[in-house]
Amino acid sequence: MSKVKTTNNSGKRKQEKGSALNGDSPLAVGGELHQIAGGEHPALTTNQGVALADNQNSLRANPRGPTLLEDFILREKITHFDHERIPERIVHARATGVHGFFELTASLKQYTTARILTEVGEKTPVFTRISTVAGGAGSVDTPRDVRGFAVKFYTKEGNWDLVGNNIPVFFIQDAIKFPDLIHAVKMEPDRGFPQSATAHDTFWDFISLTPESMHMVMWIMSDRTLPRSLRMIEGFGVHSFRLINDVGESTFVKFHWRPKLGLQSTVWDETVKISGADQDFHRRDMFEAIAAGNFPEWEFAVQLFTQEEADRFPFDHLDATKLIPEELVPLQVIGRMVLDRWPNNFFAETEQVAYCPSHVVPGIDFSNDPLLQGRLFSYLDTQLARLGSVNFHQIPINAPKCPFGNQQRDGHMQMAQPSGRVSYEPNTLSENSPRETPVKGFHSAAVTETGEKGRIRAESFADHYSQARQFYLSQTTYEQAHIASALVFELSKVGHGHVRKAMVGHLRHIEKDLARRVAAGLGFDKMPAAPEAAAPVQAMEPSPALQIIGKMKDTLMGRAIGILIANGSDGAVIKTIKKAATDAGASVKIVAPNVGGAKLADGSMLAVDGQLAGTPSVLFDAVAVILSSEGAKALSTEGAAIDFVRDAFGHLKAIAADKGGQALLKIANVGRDAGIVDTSDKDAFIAVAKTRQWDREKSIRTLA
Ligand code: HDD
Repeated sequence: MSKVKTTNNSGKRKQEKGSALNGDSPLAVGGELHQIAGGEHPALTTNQGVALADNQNSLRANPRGPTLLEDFILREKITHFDHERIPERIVHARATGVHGFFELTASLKQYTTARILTEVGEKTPVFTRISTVAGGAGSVDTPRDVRGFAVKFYTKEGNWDLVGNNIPVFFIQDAIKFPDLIHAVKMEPDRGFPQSATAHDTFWDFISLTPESMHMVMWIMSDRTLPRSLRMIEGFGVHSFRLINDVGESTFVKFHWRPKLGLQSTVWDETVKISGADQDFHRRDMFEAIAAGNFPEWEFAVQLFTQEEADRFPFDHLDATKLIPEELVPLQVIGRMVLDRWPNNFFAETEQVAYCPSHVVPGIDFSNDPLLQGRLFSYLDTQLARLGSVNFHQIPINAPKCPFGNQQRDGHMQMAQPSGRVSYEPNTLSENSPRETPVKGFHSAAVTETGEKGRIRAESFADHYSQARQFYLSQTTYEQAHIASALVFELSKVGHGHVRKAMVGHLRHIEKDLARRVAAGLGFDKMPAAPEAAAPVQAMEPSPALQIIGKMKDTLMGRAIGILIANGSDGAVIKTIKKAATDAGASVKIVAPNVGGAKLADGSMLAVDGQLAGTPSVLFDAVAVILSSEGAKALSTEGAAIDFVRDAFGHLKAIAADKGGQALLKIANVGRDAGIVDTSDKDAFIAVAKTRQWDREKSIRTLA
């Protein structure tokens, strides 16, 4: 039987261009690459370095016979493949990771010895991983969920991991409740769903029995959990930490990240549709921004306060369900973080990166927050289970970029080859082995602990409603309405009536009108009883810094504009709108019924970026509709075109339309308001495109 040619792999591959994205490299691990004589490619080898003559066919006893056990090439390849997956993170499995740098702009020398916080102008490499919490690694980017915000600083004094969220408070006060919280929020164990959603019985059952979670509930029901882009979220270290200076004095600190592009979220209906249109919406957005050189940036800010100041706060700062309002302790901006390089390899970096809140550097220490104290144990433990070895710190993404060494030895996957006979300290036999550094080394804060040992929750942790109320009252009327609608949506997915009632009972302590709206939305004819509050609800000044709308920036930087066209559209109008949007900092995509392009009025062909059905308006911040009258007619029976304009309107976006565009709007029954402008006034379009049309909302959605 003659041999059949099974592949042609002699074709040249183009190296990808792009400053921030890395080109292909054949092997990430060191070692010599075998060049095929006279060829351009390195030789394909086994893991033992044996060059392969044939990677298309396994070894058979005869051309149509059984495969032979002897085929070590097949066995090595399949075995490696079978072991490719490692256990995914129990939480925060789905994520986007990016390299970048941190630069200090103001020194905290007075408060800390940590170089990263004292050397102004010094750039420290970072790897930042932004995640959802509940969904698995393959889940969508856009459920209603908290976003993890974890930053690994590769400082000259060791790695510092600031493992925070995009919300400054947490559900629970004590780490011992974390497994219960996560079991309640994850898919229900008997049925295996829902994947990555809080809208189900077990979550709300647990929450309704956990009054300390009420403040966090207000945050997760707000649009904070529906970010427009990962580049437009805040980050918080959540807990109080300590800074320690050169004379051993300690100051409490809270850490904050503030996005340069401003805060921005989507509305719920938009989020739901984005999840279908692009499951990788946030990851793709970040990838495209980095590829285009639009590097996202965050300010790094601190809130500093002393023990005496903390003693005067009307809450306990060691309780992670409380935040310190900016109005009480102002934020001081001390640095910036820029993310500017996409990883070479998702698994090697984003998957294998291991963050631990216990990774701090000299000059930074922990507070007694019981949630933080539990986390100091949990993360190291999880990395051992997940990465399979005590040597996970040797994986390149986890290895410090400063010199490091000790007498720890051996273990699974040991990559280092320490020489010499000494593997202990102190010793007299080796001059070069690592020793203690009494002055520069890590010192814990000299804190005196007194009091009774026991499983006791401090009384200062008893107030569960005051800050929840403060958060709600600090919102704009639109944001309050979104919180109420979110609660109605979520609780409507809860089958057990007693859980729905219990939740509304809690809301009565937070704000009467909120409780009334949610009770009405759930169809209650009688207001459920409020549970007894463990502490009286205090009146706290509203804090506008807690809004999203108040923190949106009037800009098109980092935003996206979609232009819907069809055959016969006017090229000059398209060009004008595109230029105006790009000049204002937006990225622009042309959307048309056919991916092959559109034939414009002047007969020329225009390339398109997205086909209509696959590129709905939910993927943009504002849209333009530029059509000939024939084009409008052709699209009038296209559901995707009708949805394009209806959704843009319903999601409070600006719409620019020429005559044909207006015709489509009319067919789609889209009303007119200040957010709908003529394409002839490009400046008016850019002005309205920079924001959402909040006033429109009351005409399309029940907000009461
Ligand atoms: Fe956690 C991962 C943030 C409480 C136990 N957590 C994880 C990640 C983030 C946070 C951002 C993903 C890190 C990455 O990208 O790899 N977690 C928080 C915040 C909390 C918090 C802001 C409260 C303020 N976590 C918390 C508690 C416990 C854990 C109380 C356990 C007692 N968290 C874990 C974990 C994870 C984790 C199970 C899963 C994967 C990992 O650690 O590396 O150990």
